[in-house]
Amino acid sequence: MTAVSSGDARVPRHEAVKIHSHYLKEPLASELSQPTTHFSEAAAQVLKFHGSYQQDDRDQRQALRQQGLERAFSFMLRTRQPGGHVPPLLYRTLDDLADRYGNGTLRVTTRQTFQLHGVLKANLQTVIQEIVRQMGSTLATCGDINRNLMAPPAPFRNRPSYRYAQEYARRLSNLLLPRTRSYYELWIDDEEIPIPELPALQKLPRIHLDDPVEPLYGNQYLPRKFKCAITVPDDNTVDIYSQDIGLIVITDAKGQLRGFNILVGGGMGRTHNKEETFPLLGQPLGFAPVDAIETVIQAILAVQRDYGNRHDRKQARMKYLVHQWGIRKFRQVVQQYAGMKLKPWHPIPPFPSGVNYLGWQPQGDGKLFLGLSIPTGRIRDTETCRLKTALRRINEEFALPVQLCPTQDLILTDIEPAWRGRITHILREHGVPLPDELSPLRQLGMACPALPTCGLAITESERVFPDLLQQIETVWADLGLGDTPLIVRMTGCPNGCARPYLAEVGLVGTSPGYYQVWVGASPNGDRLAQVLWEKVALTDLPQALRPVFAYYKQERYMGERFGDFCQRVGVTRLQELVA
Ligand code: SRM
Ligand code: SF4
Repeated sequence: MTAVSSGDARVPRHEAVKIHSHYLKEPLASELSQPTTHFSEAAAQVLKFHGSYQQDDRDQRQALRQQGLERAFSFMLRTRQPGGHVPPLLYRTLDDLADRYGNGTLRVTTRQTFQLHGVLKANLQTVIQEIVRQMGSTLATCGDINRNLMAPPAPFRNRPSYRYAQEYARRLSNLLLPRTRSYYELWIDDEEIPIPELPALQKLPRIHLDDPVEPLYGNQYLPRKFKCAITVPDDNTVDIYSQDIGLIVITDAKGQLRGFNILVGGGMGRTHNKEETFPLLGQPLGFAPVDAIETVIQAILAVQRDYGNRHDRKQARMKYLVHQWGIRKFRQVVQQYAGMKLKPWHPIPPFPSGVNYLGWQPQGDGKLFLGLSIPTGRIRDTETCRLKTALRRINEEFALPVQLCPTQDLILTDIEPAWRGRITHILREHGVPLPDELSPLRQLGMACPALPTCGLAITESERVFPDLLQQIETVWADLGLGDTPLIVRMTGCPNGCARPYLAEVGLVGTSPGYYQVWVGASPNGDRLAQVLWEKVALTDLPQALRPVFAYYKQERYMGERFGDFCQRVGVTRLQELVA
């Protein structure tokens, strides 16, 4: 990595940008007021901490280059929604902003946030200001810092563990936010807008730095992005093993919160042909009682802050630190930082498979919720399905809070039973299919955005996924498997944004039009997939999978899922089938 001078020391460029940013301000602030279409590399890096990525329309790149024109720059904005919770007014604002300043779509992400694409530099301030005005935020949704905190989105009001998961998603999200005021200084120029205050961090001697602004992060922030989720023992929709820190709520027999089982060191990202990069599952660190959890979480983060690799960004995620040290040493150092010993992991059964919140379900308080499948998370209107308008209509008539799901789906909550007929009518009127009209493959499939917005995409994902899924579904149904669930996930590169290494069939872009095929992950998310084939053309994928599916149909045990079957027979046997 290139090093640049930073005072006395020579530090890598990425680190120097953070240090010179004066707590996430410069050179972003100076460049914001300039009449340009885009930012310098350093400003774009700082911008990420404010929740936005500089992108360009990759469909137009070549033509513009040939004409000697600059790229068609625009910005993606990502919101912060701990536990996926979106109040009705914020939903309406985001829907408006997508039309007025974005590309007319809203995208539910795999970490329960919303993304707006296509915002021009000149409009960034207006859009962020409107989001903050409605008590929303984009702060720290990207960059080398803790990202959106996930939790099971189901609004089961009568199940305390779900409530604790949501409550702690909010609390820990606030705890791990940066303390700099740069975000508000840069984007808010309307004094009427209430600026949220965070409580000062209570000084923890071994964990907090002697830094006047950022006691937890310091002026260099983290070596790399950092991701946390909380779940409950009978629900792994958040893919808890893929997180830097995964917490599992543990309650006593009366439903009182006792504390949290803690997993550390999960992550998906890898790079093709770089063997030293790989996906990893989180490992059990131990159990922390309620009154210790905030200290322990900060201690884990501080260990990654101090020992994570700041020289090689491909080795900088905490998963590599845990992997290199081993869980025992990692635990020891966390305990030193926290100044306490962790308790042993509280035994819990394996997570169940097949938890999903689609369709109408009781909330447990007399009200209902409705889980809607959002294909590839993209809320938009097409000729046949006017999903965006339908959701807007429901929002205007009923002002329902929304919960975003880690599966790129969405839940409308707090529905009076008497409203069910009207809501169903609105959805039908706009051509929106109800989940029970969709095949299991459609309900469960996920694809990352890839082209044309993602700067790292090697090939297509979101745009080809619906057709591909339909073809895979046809093969699956031809074999008489139509009612059997199958988790298919696709990404346009190996970074793993749709968590394909935790899918029963994971399709990972390798070169334009070609995909690596991974199989054998556990449907409950506690086992990684393995590579079945290195490179298959998009057009060949459905037929390539046919003999493997046929073998599964013939040889599976009763009730055995495809992912478990592939693991049992092994990829070598499956490869022989098609050889
Ligand atoms: Fe991701 C980078 C989209 C969840 C691993 N991810 C990107 C960027 C920002 C590309 C970039 O850096 O220029 C993508 C923007 C595309 C676009 O046009 O919108 C992008 N990631 C997404 C989203 C929108 C995919 C989706 O289908 O929803 C998800 C937004 C989540 C959010 O709301 O915060 C998203 N990304 C994930 C996940 C899944 C998760 O977090 O549960 C992963 C794998 C888990 C992990 O982090 O290990 C993931 N994204 C990456 C990586 C690889 C990180 C690594 O450790 O190597 C990158 C590239 C990087 O960081 O260098 C990346
Ligand atoms: Fe982009 Fe790759 Fe993430 Fe897809 S997996 S959004 S192509 S970085």
